[in-house]
Amino acid sequence: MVMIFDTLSALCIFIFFAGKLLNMSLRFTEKYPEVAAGLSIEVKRTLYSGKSPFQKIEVFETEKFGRMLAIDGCIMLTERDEFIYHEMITHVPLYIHPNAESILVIGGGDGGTVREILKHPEVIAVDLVDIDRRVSEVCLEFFPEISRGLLSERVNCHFEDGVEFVKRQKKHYDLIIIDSTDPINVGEGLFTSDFYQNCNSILKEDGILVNQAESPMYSNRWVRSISEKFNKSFPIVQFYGANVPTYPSGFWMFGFASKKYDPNNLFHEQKFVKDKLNLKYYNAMVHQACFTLPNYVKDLIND
Ligand code: AG3
Repeated sequence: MVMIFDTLSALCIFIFFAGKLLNMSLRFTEKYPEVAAGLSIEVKRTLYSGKSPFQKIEVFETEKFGRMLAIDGCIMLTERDEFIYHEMITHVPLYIHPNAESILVIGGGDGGTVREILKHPEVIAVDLVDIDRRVSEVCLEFFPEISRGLLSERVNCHFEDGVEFVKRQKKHYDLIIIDSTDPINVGEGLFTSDFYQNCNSILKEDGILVNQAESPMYSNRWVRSISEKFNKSFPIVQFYGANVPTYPSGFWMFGFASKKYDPNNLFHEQKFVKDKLNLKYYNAMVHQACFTLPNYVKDLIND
């Protein structure tokens, strides 16, 4: 017994030093099969790994990106760059709408989007609908700074399928934010025409819908299909972009669909100045500029 233990520990020590000598490191790689590429990040250790009834959830301590959340092998957020995505999916519509008091978030169980929404004093109530309660539990444990807002009195969490929720909801919202995973597995239903139509019916007459709309470089067919489907249900449709280094291709789209407010001529600058939010990405110039898109992206969404 002692012999086996000794041999095992000697082996471990050998592997450890051999690894150091060869400069080997532990890496998490998100694979992008559509473009035969991927993104690989050095990790120190795994903090959590588990399977919920819906998906595989993992939390890593990385070398340089802080903690990282992955779902089904896809990077959902890292502490280093999550602010970009969460600020952009939230403040862009909230400074176009003059007074959004009632907001629905679909997905977003990590709480990052809710954290940004709660910075707006005019917001009275947020309904968050995520299919997977486990994501919120894990984030409250490992990312308290990001997810704390989920416990706010202004927030009501519903752990159920967003598709079903919007079908039967009677209440009307000023803004719906779809902070979903990619259009595969549990996320799939959140990218259909029927779903967008049902969102439209539970938005007020001047309501806005925003979604995370994938990478125009690596997932162009998804961006195109979101654009086609938004256009079927909403009179005003625009896309805007931001740089999220840990998402596929680093260039990320957000879809903007609206019944009344046109982002081309709307930005509530006075409110923005008055609110004095302490933000790391979003500002007045970024707001104007993010709707300016490169030709290959314009072609994708206007076809
Ligand atoms: N929402 C997921 C963005 C999609 C990332 N895709 C990928 N890595 N393949 C992020 C949730 C953050 N609240």
